[in-house]
Amino acid sequence: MENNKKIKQLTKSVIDNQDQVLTTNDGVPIYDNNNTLKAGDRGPSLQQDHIFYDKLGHFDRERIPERVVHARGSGAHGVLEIHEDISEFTCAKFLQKGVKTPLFTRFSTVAGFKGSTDLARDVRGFSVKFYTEDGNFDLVGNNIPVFFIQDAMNFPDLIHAVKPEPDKEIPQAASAHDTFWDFVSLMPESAHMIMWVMSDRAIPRSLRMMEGFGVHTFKLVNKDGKGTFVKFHWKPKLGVHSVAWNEAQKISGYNSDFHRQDLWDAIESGNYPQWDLGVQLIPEEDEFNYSFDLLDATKIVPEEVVPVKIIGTMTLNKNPDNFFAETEQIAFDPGRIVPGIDLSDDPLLQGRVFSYMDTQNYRLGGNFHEIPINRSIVQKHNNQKDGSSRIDILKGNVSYFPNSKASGCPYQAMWKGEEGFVSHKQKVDGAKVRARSDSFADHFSQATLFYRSQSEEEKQHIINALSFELSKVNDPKIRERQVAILYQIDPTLAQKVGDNLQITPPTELDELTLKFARQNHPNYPIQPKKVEVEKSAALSMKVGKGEGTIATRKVAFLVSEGVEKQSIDALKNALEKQGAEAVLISTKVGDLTLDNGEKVNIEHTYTTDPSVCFDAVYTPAGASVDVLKNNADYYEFINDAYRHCKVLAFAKGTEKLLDKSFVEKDAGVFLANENDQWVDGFIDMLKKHRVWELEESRKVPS
Ligand code: HDD
Repeated sequence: MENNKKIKQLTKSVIDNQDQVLTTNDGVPIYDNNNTLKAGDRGPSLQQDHIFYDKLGHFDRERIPERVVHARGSGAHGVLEIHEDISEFTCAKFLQKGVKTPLFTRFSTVAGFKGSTDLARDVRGFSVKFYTEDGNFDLVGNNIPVFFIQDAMNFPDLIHAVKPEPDKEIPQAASAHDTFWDFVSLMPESAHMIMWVMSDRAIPRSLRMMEGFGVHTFKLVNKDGKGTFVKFHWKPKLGVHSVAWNEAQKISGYNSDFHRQDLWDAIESGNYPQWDLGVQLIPEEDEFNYSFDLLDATKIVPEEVVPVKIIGTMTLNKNPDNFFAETEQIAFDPGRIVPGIDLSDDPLLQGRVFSYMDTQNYRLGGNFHEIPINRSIVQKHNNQKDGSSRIDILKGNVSYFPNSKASGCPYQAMWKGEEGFVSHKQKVDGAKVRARSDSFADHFSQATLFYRSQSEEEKQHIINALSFELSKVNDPKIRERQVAILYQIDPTLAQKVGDNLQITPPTELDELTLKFARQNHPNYPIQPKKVEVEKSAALSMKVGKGEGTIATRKVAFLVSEGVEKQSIDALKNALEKQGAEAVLISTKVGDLTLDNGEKVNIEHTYTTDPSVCFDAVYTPAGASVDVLKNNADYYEFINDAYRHCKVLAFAKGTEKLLDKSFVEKDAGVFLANENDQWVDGFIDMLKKHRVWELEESRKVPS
């Protein structure tokens, strides 16, 4: 494995307990770890029990404050390898062709607490800490390329609104409640982001099947100090795929660690998840050439306008050894940048540079950069020596600058003509104001662009999601105010959602919404500039990201005693050739006897791992059919798969099982007795992830 220096550094901190005697935290060997010290074996405990205090004292303080947002997360180690030359744009060492950089990536949901479900409808965090030769660079992004708000001042309010309501602490990990929709219906700048979070992007099939975005415009800076605006993209090699909302709800019940488990298992089994790193490069001279402001985090740069140039690949190839020490203690901060990269003036990004440092100090304590997972791979040298939990020992009596007693060391790079971080030279001019530029005032054009770029099925999912969320809102004024916003995005969308809520969409924004918008833009609404594109295929998961690989997909094989081995192998071998997995589901765990007498070990049952945990379903032939024909769990399995628009196959002789189910023989149902090519057909359909075209007839609860 390439990575590397960081892993070596971390392994120095890894403690292996194998063959070691149990000790206190001070290394004192413990003779008895079962009994407190007492006055007589039935007597009161003694205050002098230092062994007990060492153990319980540690336990009592084992929890640290969870992240105020993005508390729920999962991470892994990996490496970035650059394969394109972009030295013309940046001198960042880790972005040079051929360079491999160790990294740690953490994915997260935003609103839920640390123990909340993975399948909440929510934005997913996509944070990467690159341990570069020039120190750490953190790209703290999301799986959605825009954000709810434009200015960091509104961030605490947004989060207070989406988190559980403060009186009763309900609901957990859900935006479907009054305070969230109250807030966003008064903030029309959230309209574009709302389209994304109400789309299936907010319920990914796997963390390995999501895109990632740096969201803000950043700057690349080359060796001559020339800057270029840049947007960062992560493109998953497995394609971009999601589940349906009804699946998400059920997965949350059956396995609320679904995404965490999926990431862990993929890495353990050597199916290392990979993303291509892409950049959209915009010359500084073009800053004002677009219909939107590059500094506005509620806008994308459409890929049709500025193509994404792929420059490298990230591979996640090692699970953490310890969740708390690594995934929990990793401290991201968009202010951690390295030479060759700089921040833009995006007012959301600027606010983040304060917030992350502050939150890490609270959460982890001072000197959190000395925790192994946060350490850079290059040794740090400076004059800071005190502070809580200081680990490093700074030698000597000189801890100030300038000094002569230590020959001026550590010295500034400029003194020896060496390279160091130099901020991009940028002219700044303006009166000191609390204000927002009118170039941020177009709140709807890109929301419309997103909606129009979706396939009909994806549009329906957005309508369903909005209808679900707004139906959970109790205050009718809030529902109506949001439908008025939807009308500005697309009148048909507003009409369809309005129908579900029994609201006739208002054609104008609500007075209160206008009042807040006019605080930032007194002449609101302001005529928007003409958008560059009417539609963008890259925004649709069906149109833009569609058919691809079936690698790592899980197909449920529904079996029972007496199932035919040959019938299993007919599909299993073909799936495995393309990297997919056949998982046998039976009525009981443990040994299962096949028709040829062979025994196989069953790890999953109809009740422990239902259809929502799989990508497709197959019923092999054999005596097992006689058991399954009376098994209600079997029917629930195939009915659910069908309703969730998955592909199903039935071996010869099992087609009779369909009679008692809802499953209709449509293009997504392969019957081996009617179609010799069923294996190829099944695999081709699985490549599309879901049988999109049958959404309507199968009445998918999305
Ligand atoms: Fe944030 C965590 C992503 C705006 C303040 N944020 C956090 C994490 C991600 C993001 C992925 C989790 C990092 C991890 O895995 O540990 N945040 C974003 C994106 C934003 C954004 C993509 C907009 C483009 N965030 C944002 C603003 C502020 C914050 C405007 C405050 C001004 N975010 C925080 C925070 C968190 C955080 C309070 C909580 C825990 C942490 O930082 O480490 O500082």
